[in-house]
Parts: sequence; C-alpha cells; structure tokens
Amino acid sequence: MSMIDDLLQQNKKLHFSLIDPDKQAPKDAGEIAKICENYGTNAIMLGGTTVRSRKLVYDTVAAIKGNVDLPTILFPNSALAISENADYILFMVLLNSLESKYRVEEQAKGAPLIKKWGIKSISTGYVVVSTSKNPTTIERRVKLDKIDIDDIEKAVDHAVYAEKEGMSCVYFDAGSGAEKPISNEMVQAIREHIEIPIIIGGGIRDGDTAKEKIDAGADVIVNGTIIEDERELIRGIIEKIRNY
Ligand code: 1GP
Repeated sequence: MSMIDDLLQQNKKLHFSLIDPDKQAPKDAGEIAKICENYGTNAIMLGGTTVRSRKLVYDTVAAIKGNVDLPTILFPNSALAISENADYILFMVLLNSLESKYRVEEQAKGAPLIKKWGIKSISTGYVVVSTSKNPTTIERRVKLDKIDIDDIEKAVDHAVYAEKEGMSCVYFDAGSGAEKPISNEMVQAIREHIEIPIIIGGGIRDGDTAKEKIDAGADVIVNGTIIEDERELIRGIIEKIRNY
C-alpha cells in the first residue's frame, strides 16, 4: 500500500498540485502551495522537465513545508531533482521511453539517495500519451514509443504491465500544457483492466473535465500549468473532486 492508497481511504478521489521549482523563487512556491492548500488540494508535487539544481528543489521543498501541512511528493525528471527534505517520491519508470536513461539509468542513480535519505517511495508506471498537435515539452525532450490519443490498446498494455510488475500506481500524462487531456475512453479502458490507483494529468483546465476523468475511473487529478497562469481555475476543479 502506498501513501496514495492511504489518502484514498480517507478521500474518495484526490487532487495534486504540481509546482515546477524552475518557474518561481522558493518563497513564491511556498505562497502558491498555501493557496492550493486553502482550495483543498491533497498534496504538493514538485517537478518539471528542466529542473537541474538539487539545491533549488531543496529550497523549494523547504519553503513549501514551512507554509503548508500537506505531503510533498517529488516528481523528478532525473536523479538530480531528488531532494532529501521531501516526504515522498513518485519513483517512476517512463514505460514508453525508448531511452534507457528514463527507464533505468536515472532510477539507478537515484535509488541510493532515496534509501539514504529515507524518502518514502511510490513505485509508479509513468506513461506519456500524445494528445496534442504541437508536441509537449516532454515529447520534445524524450524519445518515446508514441502512444496516440486513440491508441487505447497500447495504453492498457502498459497499465497492466505496471500492475503485474508490482508498481503501486500508474500515471498517464498528456504532458504539461497539453492541448487536450487523455480521453475518457482511454481512462475507462485502463480502469477496466487494473485495480491500482490511476493518476491522470496534462491539459486539464476545468472542473467538468476533471470530473469526466474521475467518472471514467481516475483516482488522482494533477494540475500544473493552470497553477502557474490561471490559479483561480483549480478552485473549481478541486471542488468537484472533493465533493465527488
Ligand atoms: C504534467 O500532468 C502534469 O506532467 C500537469 O499537466 O501542466 O497540463 O496541468 P498540466
């Protein structure tokens, strides 16, 4: 059982707020986290595709922990983004990466740090789905075995693989700022085939869309981009999730 299962026993569904340490000063990240906490988010995730400074992640986690009581969860793009003061880490394998760097190499560099620092690990099968005409940042940076928005069978195969490997959750991500989120049909098909928690993120910008993903079987909704540029919007999303 991971911390996500524990949280799901207390709440029907969850909302995680993703803050990119590269996008603002640590003090501002602490203030943003406070706003998200006041709206009712369940955890603060920290990560981004460009993060390269462990110190910046450390300072950002410290500022957030100084301001809110929520769990902090690392969402690292590499071993360099692992910081000892975080509570949890999504210890991810990017299942549809064609680069071993994102399937095993960064994980092997990071694992000893996670162990040494006692960060609680949430084993996660991470899958990037291509939903947008213009590639998202992660699609531009990582060579992927592309999964198109309607390639439901391939998505399900990865989800079942993650479950059979003993991972504690899957995270299907359309990528930060995606033009469209992952389809309801894909979420539903994944739900029909696995029992572990399903995290969905990328391109979700309103409460009705978030609710559709939850109706389809998602357990956790992640918002990142709108927290940076239209923060008020997450209030409506979190309301739908908390009242589910
Ligand atoms: C990206 O799933 C997260 O990895 C969040 O996506 O920035 O589009 O909310 P957005």
